[in-house]
Amino acid sequence: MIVDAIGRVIDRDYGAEDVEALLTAEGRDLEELLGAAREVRDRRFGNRVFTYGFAYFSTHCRNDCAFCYYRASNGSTGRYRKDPDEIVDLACRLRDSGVDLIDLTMGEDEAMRRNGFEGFLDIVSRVDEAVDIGIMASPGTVPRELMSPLREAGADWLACYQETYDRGLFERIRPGQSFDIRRDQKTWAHEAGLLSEDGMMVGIGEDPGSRALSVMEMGSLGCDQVRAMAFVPQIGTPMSSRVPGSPEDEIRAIATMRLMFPRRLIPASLDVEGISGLMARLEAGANVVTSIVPDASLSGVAQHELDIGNGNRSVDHVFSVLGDCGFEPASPSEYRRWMDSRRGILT
Ligand code: SAM
Ligand code: MD0
Ligand code: SF4
Repeated sequence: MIVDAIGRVIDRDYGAEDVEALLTAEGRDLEELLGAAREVRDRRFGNRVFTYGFAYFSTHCRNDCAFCYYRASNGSTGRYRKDPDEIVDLACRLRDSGVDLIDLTMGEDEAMRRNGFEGFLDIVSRVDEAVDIGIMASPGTVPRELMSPLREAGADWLACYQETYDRGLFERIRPGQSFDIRRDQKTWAHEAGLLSEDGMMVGIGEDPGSRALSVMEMGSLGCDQVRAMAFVPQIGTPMSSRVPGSPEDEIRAIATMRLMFPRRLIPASLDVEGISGLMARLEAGANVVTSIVPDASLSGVAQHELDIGNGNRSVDHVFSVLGDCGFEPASPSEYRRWMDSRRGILT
């Protein structure tokens, strides 16, 4: 019975089989799951939703992730690297329009990594000087020694998604990369006082058991924000003709994580189904909108263009859709209070 599994998860007295039952719920069971997840979200966060701007400022990358459009060996991408002034300008525009955080994201770009990540640290500190909203660093993997400098430069978060905690599958989708180093990013971030985000992808060849394992591992690492994103096939990659990940599986994962981790942040990403997929994710218990892209010269990750050129991923549009559905964008000061209290748990 799904209600029993839901009850055990809410009471923190559950096993992997309960998580798996939630991750595969169908029909009325799924309705029960979504309803319970919404209730938990509403109790903790009310109708307030945090909003994140996304700045994919360099799409150069040394890695060859099988799922990623910007993998090193895809020659047909039209890569770009924004200069620091443009990034600061974008951060100011995001601040002016009321978002809570800017997510500074790059591929593992050698130009940013050289000399102890000088280029990346410079961008983080320039953005920190210019705006007082939250800053997330999404640079891929970094050495342990870089976590404190990142925090000192002004980063609040380190995001690094494992995609899967199945080692065999990890090695296939992130060839040549270390599973352990990627997992440890989250612990190293915490040691330096950074909050951490982890994520899994659905539809990359995992089964529900492996999905349950991933969700439980993200939980035990203590990640402060946890996400699921459905795989979107990319032209020019070895997975280009694979079946896309199921948005319903992503939604089940969001709801399951909401029940397991009532206090943590869970994104509804615009990067899988665009603005039309926002409500379904919020109705599954998400409480952050990510991948708001205010500028047509920037790319998404899983969806490079979807809803970007037409303004549907702009701050104004996202805020008006939230309002239409009874949600309210939380202010940057509310968001800072959330981060401060969460960091209090770390120290
Ligand atoms: N290069 C850094 C890294 O890999 O950690 C930061 C980039 S981060 C924006 C890349 C994330 O976007 C991946 O970890 C993955 O979760 C998501 N992503 C990339 N390609 C995707 C795809 N084809 N479908 C769904 N999600 C994707
Ligand atoms: C998103 N496209 O939020 C972004 C990205 C990176 N930290 C986040 C996956 O969906
Ligand atoms: Fe590079 Fe990140 Fe894409 Fe992997 S997912 S190829 S590390 S940009």
